[in-house]
Amino acid sequence: MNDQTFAIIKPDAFKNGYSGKIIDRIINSDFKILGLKLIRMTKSQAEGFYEIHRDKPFFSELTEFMSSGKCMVIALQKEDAVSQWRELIGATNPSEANKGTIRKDFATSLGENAVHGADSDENAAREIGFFFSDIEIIANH
Ligand code: IDP
Ligand code: MG
Repeated sequence: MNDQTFAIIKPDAFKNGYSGKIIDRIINSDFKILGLKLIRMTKSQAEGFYEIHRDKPFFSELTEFMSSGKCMVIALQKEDAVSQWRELIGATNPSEANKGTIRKDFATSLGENAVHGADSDENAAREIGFFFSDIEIIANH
């Protein structure tokens, strides 16, 4: 499982018309897309997804934002996928993200930062399982 990760194109990037550009970067960086769909989360679904951040001061703002519009949820495969994807998206705060990263180029602010990336193999597996059933993930690729 350590070759898979989980990504979201967040509502700000989707609304701003950046989904196609972000998917281009995914493909051009040699990730394989194992599953992808367009969703709109309820507030309580967003709270479930971000359960690990429940005690953070930004939890309410984050879950409001993530349920404010459509998102694309994406299961990705590549060798060392979790860290490769985090490198491609850049730092949480776009003003601190490296040049050429997705957050540097497409994010709106610290909270509305264009994309999500799982932070460990365990969380990647949990997050893929949160949104996708087995049959929605390409098995032979
Ligand atoms: P990450 O997405 O880079 O892993 P986390 O610390 O896991 O960053 O935070 C999850 C998400 O919560 C961030 O991507 C961002 O959307 C939001 N967030 C993080 N810190 C803040 C904050 O200080 N204010 C508002 N939103 C925040
Ligand atoms: Mg995180």
